[in-house]
Amino acid sequence: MKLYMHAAACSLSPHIICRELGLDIELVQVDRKTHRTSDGEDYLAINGNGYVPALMLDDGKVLTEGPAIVQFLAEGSALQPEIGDIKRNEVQSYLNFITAELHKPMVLLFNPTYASVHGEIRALISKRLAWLNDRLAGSYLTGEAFTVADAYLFVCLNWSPWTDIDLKQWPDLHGFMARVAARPKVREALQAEDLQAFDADGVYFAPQAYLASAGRVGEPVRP
Ligand SMILES: N[C@@H](CCC(=O)N[C@@H](CS)C(=O)NCC(=O)O)C(=O)O
Repeated sequence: MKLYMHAAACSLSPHIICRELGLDIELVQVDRKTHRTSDGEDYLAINGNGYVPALMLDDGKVLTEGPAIVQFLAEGSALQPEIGDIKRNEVQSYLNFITAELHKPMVLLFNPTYASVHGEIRALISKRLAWLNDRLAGSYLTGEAFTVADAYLFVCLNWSPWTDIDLKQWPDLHGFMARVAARPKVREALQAEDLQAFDADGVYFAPQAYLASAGRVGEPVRP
């Protein structure tokens, strides 16, 4: 299987799931500007929307949209509860919440076109994060078991420093980040994308090349 990705983007979520499940996956980088892939293909022919992630199966079938990809990958594993278990629906509820209420609004904070409404968008995201922080009772979103929703949340919250969202105001979310970052397979995925912790708590990760280029100044890590 091939996973089309950008470093530190939402494609890191299915990447983490592949590592957690021990799946054999080929990572294929996509150039954001040219849409050429690192193995020489036209990415627009694979996903006409141009964005990552996309998963290409060994038979050539392509699955797009992160929440669908992670559920496909994790079906039948401990990362995705079984049909009939309400926790499965809770995981799906969180995947939808993350994609609609966090991922997409956070993407807008990277886009200067929306600069005039960034304050309002940040305020809305903050309300959602406060709600989430209050619900986090256990180690992970649905309790003590790590699921596909946790990987996705971790990846989106990793963009906090670049969107001027200080996660420390929500201690449970900050603790969640530290817990997920400490998972061996998550660390493996971060390393494979050449991402390095840059904060004292080891909670946020960015490409080494970017960090090396002068103290976080320059092109932000775009989702
Ligand atoms: N609805 C898509 C959104 C994916 C998305 O926003 N991908 C971003 C990276 S996080 C991207 O590839 N952006 C570059 C672009 O839009 O060209 C999903 O959930 O998979």
